[in-house]
Amino acid sequence: MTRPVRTRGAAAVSLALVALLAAGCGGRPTTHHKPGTSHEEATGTTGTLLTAQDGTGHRLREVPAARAPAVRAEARPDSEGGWNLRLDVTRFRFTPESAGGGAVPGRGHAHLLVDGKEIARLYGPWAYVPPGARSVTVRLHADDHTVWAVAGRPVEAVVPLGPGAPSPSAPAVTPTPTPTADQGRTVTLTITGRSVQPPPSRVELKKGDRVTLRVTSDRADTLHVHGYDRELPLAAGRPATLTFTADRTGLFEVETHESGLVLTQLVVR
Ligand SMILES: [Cu+2]
Repeated sequence: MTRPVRTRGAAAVSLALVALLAAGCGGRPTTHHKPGTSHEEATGTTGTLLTAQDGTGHRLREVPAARAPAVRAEARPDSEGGWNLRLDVTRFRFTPESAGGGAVPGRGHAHLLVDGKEIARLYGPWAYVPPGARSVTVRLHADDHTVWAVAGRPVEAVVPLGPGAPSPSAPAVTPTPTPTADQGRTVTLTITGRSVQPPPSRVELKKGDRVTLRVTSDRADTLHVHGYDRELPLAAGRPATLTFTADRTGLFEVETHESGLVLTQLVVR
């Protein structure tokens, strides 16, 4: 990496800045580009690359909600077992031809996760999910494999499958992540500097509910659940999860020790 040389003037400085931005691309810098790709494609500067990652080690790429892609998914039982999954994407185009290139708004592919484990990459709206799966997650990625994100959360659809899942006459359509039976209620929080996404609010729980806090902080910190006295170390940029049973009623604050932020309040009735 060359440093900007001031005497070369503004053009040299801005080129160096572009190089810096490209090199900062998620530890997965794009090193090859097809001839004829645009400047934006070549630099991968679309949106804001967050330090937060999804559960599979891909960094999130934040875009404004109004311009963000969206995905809904529906699973129908297949006559030979398993499910046929259909995606309904908006502001998004599957671009297998440019996978591995720079991030371009509204383009990319999906990653298919079965029970939280990545099993396939999707280049189109249909996928087959083998029998035995309990839930599928479809997450939208840019060509450089970063995850399209809004408010610090991946753009994804989660479809519960298996026993207890809705029948074919009432297909599961989930525009937003839904909790799985195992973990109960999942609360996903992202801390960037002094800001918390989603903004602090209250989470209503019934006594005996399982609750999972999934927290990503851009700096090392310690999460503390008051009343329950549960702590969770947070490593910078890595999601950490804490699951517990809300077996005491009351109002409990969830805060960070180092930065002293109140992330949310748990109301257990
Ligand atoms: Cu990918």
